[in-house]
Amino acid sequence: MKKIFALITLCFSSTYLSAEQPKDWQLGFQKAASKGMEDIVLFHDYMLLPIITAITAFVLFLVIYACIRFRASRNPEASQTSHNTVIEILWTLVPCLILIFMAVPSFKVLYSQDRIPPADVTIKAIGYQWYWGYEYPDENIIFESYMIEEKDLKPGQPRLLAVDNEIFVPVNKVVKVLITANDVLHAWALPSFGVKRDAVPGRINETWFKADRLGTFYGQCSELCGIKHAFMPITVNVVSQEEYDMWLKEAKVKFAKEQTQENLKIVKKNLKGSIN
Ligand SMILES: [Cu+2]
Repeated sequence: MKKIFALITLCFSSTYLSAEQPKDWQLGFQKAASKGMEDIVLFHDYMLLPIITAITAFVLFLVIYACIRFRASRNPEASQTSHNTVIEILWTLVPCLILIFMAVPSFKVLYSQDRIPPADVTIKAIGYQWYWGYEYPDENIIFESYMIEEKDLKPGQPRLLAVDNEIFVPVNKVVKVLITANDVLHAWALPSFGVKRDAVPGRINETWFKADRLGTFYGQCSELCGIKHAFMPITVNVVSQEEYDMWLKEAKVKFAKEQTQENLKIVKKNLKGSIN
């Protein structure tokens, strides 16, 4: 008995210990790392789930009750009742009231996601078939982020989630994410931050998050975008301000916008040469 209890505890605790990425046998959401996601989890756990459970149990009870109480053997002559004003008003009004009751906290969460506070860091995410491109417009940084193939994974890197060039953001700072795409629809989604926005070619969507703890957080493209949709993950490193500044320094050299564009020009030139 003790063993079973320990196993159950382990199952649940392991889900909540370091759930920055999906876990085997996971129940529920990944662990929140922002106020936005905490609000979503609270809304789900204490509002939606109890109401859904109660409604499901009530309907199941009604179905079973009706099957037994109104079975053919007990009612050889079927009742001819077809209207009951009181019950019809009730079964219209009660669901309406439940929906209104749920809408209040729901809109509160929605609006808090929609209102972007003054940003400390701005990142532009561009969806391509099939990888993400990133820009730090204020820092003159631009780079591409590809999934690491299974055979090239280093210890600790999760399969289908690790990328070569990761995003870095400082902890407890407002990060604004501008999201667009270059070819087809994609979606930039990071469960622990409660963030998911469509990446639409020719349009810029925006969202924001404020990560409240250090760590590496994984997300994925969440809009079916073609054959390699499952292979364009997102990795965000939340680091201290000092570490972020250090990364910025390196990245400004490694991913300098002019440098990258210059490299692209050389590649294009070589390509043209090889075609001719
Ligand atoms: Cu995609």
